[in-house]
Amino acid sequence: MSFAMSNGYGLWLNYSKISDESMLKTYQNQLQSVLVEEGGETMGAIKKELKMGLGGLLGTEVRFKPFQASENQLIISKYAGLPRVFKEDINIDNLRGEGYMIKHVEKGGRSYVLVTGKEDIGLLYGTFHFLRMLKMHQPLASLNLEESPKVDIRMLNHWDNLDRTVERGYAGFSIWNWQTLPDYIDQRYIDYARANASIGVNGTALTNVNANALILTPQYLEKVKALAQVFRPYGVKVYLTARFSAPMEIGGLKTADPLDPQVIQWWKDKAAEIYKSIPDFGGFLVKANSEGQPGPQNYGRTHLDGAKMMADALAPYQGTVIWRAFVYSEHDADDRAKQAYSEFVPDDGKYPDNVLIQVKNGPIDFQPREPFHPMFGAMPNTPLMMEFQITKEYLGFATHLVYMPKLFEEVLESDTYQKGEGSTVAKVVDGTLSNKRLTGMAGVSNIGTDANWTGHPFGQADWYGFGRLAWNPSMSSEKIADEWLRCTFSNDKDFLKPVKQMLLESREAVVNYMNPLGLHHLFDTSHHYGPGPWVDNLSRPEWNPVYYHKADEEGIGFDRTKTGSDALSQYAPELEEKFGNLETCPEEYLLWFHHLPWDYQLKNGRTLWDGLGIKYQEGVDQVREMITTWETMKPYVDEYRFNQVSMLLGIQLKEAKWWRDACMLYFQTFSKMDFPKEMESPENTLQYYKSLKFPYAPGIRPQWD
Ligand code: BDP
Repeated sequence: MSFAMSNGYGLWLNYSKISDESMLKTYQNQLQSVLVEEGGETMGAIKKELKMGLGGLLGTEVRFKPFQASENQLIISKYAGLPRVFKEDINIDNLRGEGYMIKHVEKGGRSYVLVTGKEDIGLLYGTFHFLRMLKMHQPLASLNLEESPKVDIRMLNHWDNLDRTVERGYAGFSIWNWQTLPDYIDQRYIDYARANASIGVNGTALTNVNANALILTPQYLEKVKALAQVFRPYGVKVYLTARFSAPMEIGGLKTADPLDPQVIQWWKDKAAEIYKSIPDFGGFLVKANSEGQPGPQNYGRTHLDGAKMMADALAPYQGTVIWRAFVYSEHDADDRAKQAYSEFVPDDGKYPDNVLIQVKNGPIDFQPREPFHPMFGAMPNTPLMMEFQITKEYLGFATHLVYMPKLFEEVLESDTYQKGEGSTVAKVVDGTLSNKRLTGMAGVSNIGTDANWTGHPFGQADWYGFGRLAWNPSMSSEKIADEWLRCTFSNDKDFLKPVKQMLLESREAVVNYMNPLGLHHLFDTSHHYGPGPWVDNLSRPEWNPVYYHKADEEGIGFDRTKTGSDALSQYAPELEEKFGNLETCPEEYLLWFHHLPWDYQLKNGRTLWDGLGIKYQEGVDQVREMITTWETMKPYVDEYRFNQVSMLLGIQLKEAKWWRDACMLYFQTFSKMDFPKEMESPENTLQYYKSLKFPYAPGIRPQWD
């Protein structure tokens, strides 16, 4: 295999020829020719994809033809444009605009596969689905499926800076080359759009939430316009992060007060300017009054005031404001986990129609495991957008194999009990629980300039899985893993079974070796690479790991029950009861909600101290098992990626041990107990681990926690 084919650039869309001879013959026979309805640029994109996709998979040139009564054909057309003979076989009433139907129909002794829908974009999605089926060697004979997205806005959030560094990016630099835009259109932009369309992603916020106002100047908007043009045929709308103080920084105003008439006018004019050149501009993503970012509170106003002002500016153009709920203040002595809820929930139902509140999956910050964010159960009258982090800031960067859809699935399946049992986060996000007017899911991108886009070859699965779950938040992570593995590597069951298993277990492994039993935010300063549970000297209390684990001679954990911060009261009574009671609190959340003595007895009869050591060890052992599994996969994977993954797993093992040893040695200074017999002895001293410094770790924010 050539370097170009095996370096992973082709993602799950690599279209090498189907190797199973009989499958290939069946497909070739079915796809004698292809009819693609004439139309605009999206139809053009479909044709291009088919040329590449079908051509590659079948190993023959694609024959585009009008309707043939004497050939087996693939027909891609909106319902209105279907050859008349098929119309009675099809009913697309239930499809949403972006939805599609794929159906096999026999007519006059011939066999047809119809990909149809209401809009061009639905046909593009259907085309990608059809190509995926071929890649997965699925039979076409009795095909009859309908698909519509369950969520309206399915977007990536790039934390990309204008200097091309990526905050919390571990796969190279930003793929947006602002210097050469708008004139130079990198092929990557097109492939990025293709990849997103293939999984239904329909929006992208190009810039960091820690925003730079320059992106809103004419010089940059021209570049944004060029990207929007590339993405448009693929149904991907562009959004920008709006720095709240932009009217001052680039507008020359003296204030950014959202109630000031000049400020209001400035945003209105800015919106008009943007929509003039990008008529389908998606809207603004805003991080305000969070971690030093400016916002309405600088002027004594509220998040609601700020969101309203921007919403008014975008409303004439159907633009959306995505206002982030990731807020916590150094002036608020209350538990950080409680602060977003306290600021936003009282205003439930007051936000304008074109505002979505974007809420991180958990109440702290993208940790390996968190209970779901209580806001999801508490704002029935406000559209809440899910924010996941695809990039693995707190899960081992791009060097660890951790299958993120498993984490996403766990959150989406969580029950908020908002309207009784079964009120899952998925139903809140897709709007079915409270019939929301606008729905959305965002994923903080893990994409960069690395040859394979995501650094770790398996990081692609996280991008893929995010898109699939945004399309359908009830999809199982196992099915997603199956699809991705088949499309990316092989359909061989001797490969699929063990590697799928490895993916599905990898998330628990990282929880075990980093943050077991409900521990969280033990990460070292600024870069979040590796353990720093001892850090206690940062200016803001809630930036220090000691704030979260609260280890002392008595025990460890954050008491969030009534005797502590009472964060539990932000959940439904059923959950408050369940998590608050030590008998019923799942052990995976134990130290998230409770401060417990070192000799507290776990369900298996062991002490909490032993249990911690055993979990850390289990995480290390799970990585060893991943290595053993991978070693036997050589026959199914090209040499290049096989070696890449092998080396990365080696690093993962080293770092898993580092986490175990550093954390257990540090906690031992409080527990004063021997390590459990199941745990291997630490390889170095606590002093050594404390001495490690990483001033140039990727994605670093030097001024921060
Ligand atoms: C934190 C990251 C920081 C982000 C912040 C956010 O460390 O870089 O800016 O989240 O989401 O987890 O705004």
